Amino acid sequence: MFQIPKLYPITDCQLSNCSHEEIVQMMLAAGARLIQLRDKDASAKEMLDAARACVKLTREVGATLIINDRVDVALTCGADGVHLGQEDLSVEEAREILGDDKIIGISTHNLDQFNAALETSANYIAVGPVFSTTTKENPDPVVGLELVREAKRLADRPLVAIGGISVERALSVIAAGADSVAVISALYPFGDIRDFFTKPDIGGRVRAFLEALA
Ligand code: TZP
Ligand code: MG
Repeated sequence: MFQIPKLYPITDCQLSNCSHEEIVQMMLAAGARLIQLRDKDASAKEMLDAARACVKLTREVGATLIINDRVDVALTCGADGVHLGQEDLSVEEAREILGDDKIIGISTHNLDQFNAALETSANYIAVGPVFSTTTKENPDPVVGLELVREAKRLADRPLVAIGGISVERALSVIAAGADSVAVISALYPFGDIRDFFTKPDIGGRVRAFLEALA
């Protein structure tokens, strides 16, 4: 079974003023070993170019790179896998394209979706938003730690929790049964000054999460 690291950081260029490549570089240097490339605004070509650059970086250190949404990009750049939402290709459709060796993750937002995901060949299943989030457009209702606990009871594969997870909350999410916490906004801490040139200390945040989860 896929041995999932406890921290699953996700790239966000809008929140960081950084390219995916820069973000992945900082995350890897800080010790992250599972990273998701996520960009809801990029064109297919932009996403593929970014993914190719990031795959080079993760391969160098033996880390795992997962592409959000885009099975075509994941296949073409040689990423380790794809992360699917409820509106993307199904797990089995993605499996047909990517084959048995790639990692396929799926997001679920309630117990019915979680149970349906258990019937697929997904390598891990994510539940969320665990806490309220401003990162996702039109997020589903908050599921709380209750769904994490219930999902853990039923899970036969790694469980990822996502949504509003801060350094302070991370350990409670793991204690509720998550094998890994997926994080976006808490990795991109801007101070009072947020301008085009300011870059957040992403490495510092990744280290803070890794310490909290150690
Ligand atoms: N799916 C459920 S919540 C969420 C996604 C993609 C956003 C998580 O972002 P953040 O900033 O860690 O709340
Ligand atoms: Mg999606």
